[in-house]
Amino acid sequence: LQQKGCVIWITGLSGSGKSTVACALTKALHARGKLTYVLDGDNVRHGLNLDLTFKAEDRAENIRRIGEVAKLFADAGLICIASAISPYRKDRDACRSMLPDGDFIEVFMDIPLCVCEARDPKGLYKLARVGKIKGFTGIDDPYEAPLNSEIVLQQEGEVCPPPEAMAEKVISYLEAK
Ligand code: GGZ
Repeated sequence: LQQKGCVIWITGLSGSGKSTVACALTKALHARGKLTYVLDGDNVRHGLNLDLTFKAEDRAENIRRIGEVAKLFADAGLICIASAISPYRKDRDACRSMLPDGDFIEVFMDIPLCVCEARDPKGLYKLARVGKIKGFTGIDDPYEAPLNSEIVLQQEGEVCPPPEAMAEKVISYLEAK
């Protein structure tokens, strides 16, 4: 097996497309014969992190655990794609510091809040706006955008590129390295 492990960390608001891009990316990497594993915040919260809420300390613990597990996968030689809102810079940076330089690749889903809110795939923004969910990221809870992420995925004008095109940008970065 000729593969070096790494962690691709996808951060962004709810509804920004993190999971969709993670899925497209894992498919594209498989097609190139790479071993991958997707650790999705929302999924992990149904198992390993079932005990955690959305208050800041619990989000920090959620991210710490995802970071530790991602590191284990990377140590095993897999490309681990972690997708979680991960709203706090210090929590993301702590995950970065668990890995050797260059092995943590931060991907920022830089999609405007209004676009995420218009998508509202699970109706959570609507609930947050009427106060039925408290502490929702982007509404009444902070999101600290990355300042120096390796990759920024954005809209092109008013349109969001398809997830496959976004995944290809990540792959181009990996190939260039
Ligand atoms: C943000 C919330 C909240 C609150 C429930 N704030 O878009 P989704 O629905 O499917 O994914 C979101 C998920 C966020 O979990 P993470 O583990 O990624 O969050 S963090 O990194 O901040 O720990 C959203 C749903 O859970 N959700 N309540 N209050 N998102």
